[in-house]
Amino acid sequence: MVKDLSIQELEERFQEKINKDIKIEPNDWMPDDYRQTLIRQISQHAHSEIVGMLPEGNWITRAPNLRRKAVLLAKVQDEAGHGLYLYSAAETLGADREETIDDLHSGKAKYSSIFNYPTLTWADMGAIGWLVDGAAIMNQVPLCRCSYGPYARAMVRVCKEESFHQRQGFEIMAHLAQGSPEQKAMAQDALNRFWWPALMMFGPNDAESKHTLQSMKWKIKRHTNDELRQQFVDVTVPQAEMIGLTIPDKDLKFNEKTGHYEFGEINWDEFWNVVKGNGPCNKDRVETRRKAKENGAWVREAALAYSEKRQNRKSA
Ligand code: FAQ
Repeated sequence: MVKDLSIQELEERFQEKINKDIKIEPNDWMPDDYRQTLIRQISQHAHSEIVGMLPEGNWITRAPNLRRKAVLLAKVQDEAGHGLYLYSAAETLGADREETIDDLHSGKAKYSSIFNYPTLTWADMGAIGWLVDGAAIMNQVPLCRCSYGPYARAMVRVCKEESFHQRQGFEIMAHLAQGSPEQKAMAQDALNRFWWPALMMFGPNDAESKHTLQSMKWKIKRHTNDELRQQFVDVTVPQAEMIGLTIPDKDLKFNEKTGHYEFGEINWDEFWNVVKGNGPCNKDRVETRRKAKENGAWVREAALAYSEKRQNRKSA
């Protein structure tokens, strides 16, 4: 019986399950720190999906043709769906959804640094799909094997959809890169602006990452931030070459011995500045989300009133 075991024994049993790759489910015993780590990561992830709708949402009305518009609209809706699965996964750990969302609106909760950069041209839709969704997949495919069941299962569908997003972004970039000199320049400019922020998405270097060690032990994370960043660079550089675009890194070079690309130093001051709320769009993003909640209050009230009415009719 769980109640007869000491905390230490419970923790040992818990770690044994993790070591054997047995999934942890919502009603299983888990250390409080494991629960809190997951609530932190899953809610930050959920916020990223929802805030991540804004930079692309900005271009839905200005997509260059009907096909591009329909695809972008579907993509942005997918991100909303991802946010909802993730908020639900956080709820299975006891997180209160209203509180979680209030933390985003008060500026207490983090979300991915990448969504605090502006989307200035149509090519940014290509760069986001290709690079941002590309980085997201690199990070999220291993999360399908996360030790916490509801998070791992949510990631399976999310990754399938992100994979479509990545390809649609790459297709936009390839198309622009083969277009007029102005279109190619627009694609290159988008790559120049999104390359470094995309590398920052993976989080601080391993030496600075305070959660990685423990999260790897618990098999929440399966790879370190630097390992995933390297994989992303190795996969993406040849893609840029294939469509005739140049990665904006003068130190980038392929190391024949290691089989990996070496790349330049990331501007960590810029990263932490954005994470602390001082990026180009942080204030605007949070304010937009806050207003969306306020403006949508009547929809929630109407839905509640309708469900109460149905409930009353049923019991009558
Ligand atoms: N931005 O010790 P670590 C997407 C924080 S989804 C802001 O390394 P950890 C889909 C970190 O929270 C993109 N903050 O932390 C899409 C921690 O702060 P805390 C989101 C960051 O958790 C595409 C501190 O730094 N994906 O793009 C960032 O072990 C297109 C120390 O860091 C996920 O959330 C950052 N980039 O590793 C949507 C995936 N990096 O909490 C729309 C799940 C780190 O102690 C359009 N999350 N920090 O105050 C993860 O895999 C991990 O949480 C990491 C960070 C890898 C992000």
